[in-house]
Formats: sequence, structure tokens, C-alpha cells
Amino acid sequence: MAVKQNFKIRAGIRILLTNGLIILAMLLIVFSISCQATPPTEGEVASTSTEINISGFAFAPASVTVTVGTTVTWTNLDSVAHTVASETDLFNSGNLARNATFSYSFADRGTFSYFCAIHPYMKGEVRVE
Ligand SMILES: [Cu+2]
Repeated sequence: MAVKQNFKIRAGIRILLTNGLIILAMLLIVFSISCQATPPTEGEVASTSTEINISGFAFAPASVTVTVGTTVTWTNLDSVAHTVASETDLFNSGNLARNATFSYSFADRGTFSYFCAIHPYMKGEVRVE
């Protein structure tokens, strides 16, 4: 009788230990996954930025693809003034003298075309994904 009970207790302890190890392993997996991928919560934007040069009467690169929330900064490297003007009036830098910069943060997805108001043949686009 005592031996049988002892056996039952041993079996119980073994089950508890096995289950405990499984639960511990699952907790470790969940913990490591949550540590690896922490997507930005709502209202929070990933802090990314992209640079576009204005050089030789052209935007370089003329087309960029960025993620939502990215701040794009244009720098005029020419000795003449240029502007960065959205086709849809979303943004407008006004005249940018040599080495002047203009930044805009893209909060929505879409393709945003822009041009230079002084030299309208200068065109560019920002694709926000
Ligand atoms: Cu221009």
C-alpha cells in the first residue's frame, strides 16, 4: 500500500515537472517572439528618414519609395533657387537657396508627385507604402 502510494506520488511529481517544463518552454518562446518583433503601436511612427538632393536641375533620386511616417528631406545643391511643390498642394517648400533644406513627413500611403515651381520640368515622386 505504501509502495503503491509512493509510486503515485512519484508519477504525479513527474507529470508536474513535465508540464512545468512545457509551460516554461512556451513562456520562453512567447517572450523571445515579443522581444524580437515590437511593431509600432497606433499613433507612434517609425523614425525613418530619406534624403533627396536637388542637383543639376533634377531631383536625385527622382523617385523614392518609403514607409508611412518617413520624413523626406530635400537639399538644394544647385547655386540657383528651386522649390519642392506637391502636385496636390500637400506641401510647398517655397524658394530654397543653395544648401537650403526642406522636410516633409508622409503620414499616408500613396504616390505623391511634386515639381519645382521655378522649373516645372523638374519632377519627382515619393511612393509611400
Ligand atoms: Cu528648380
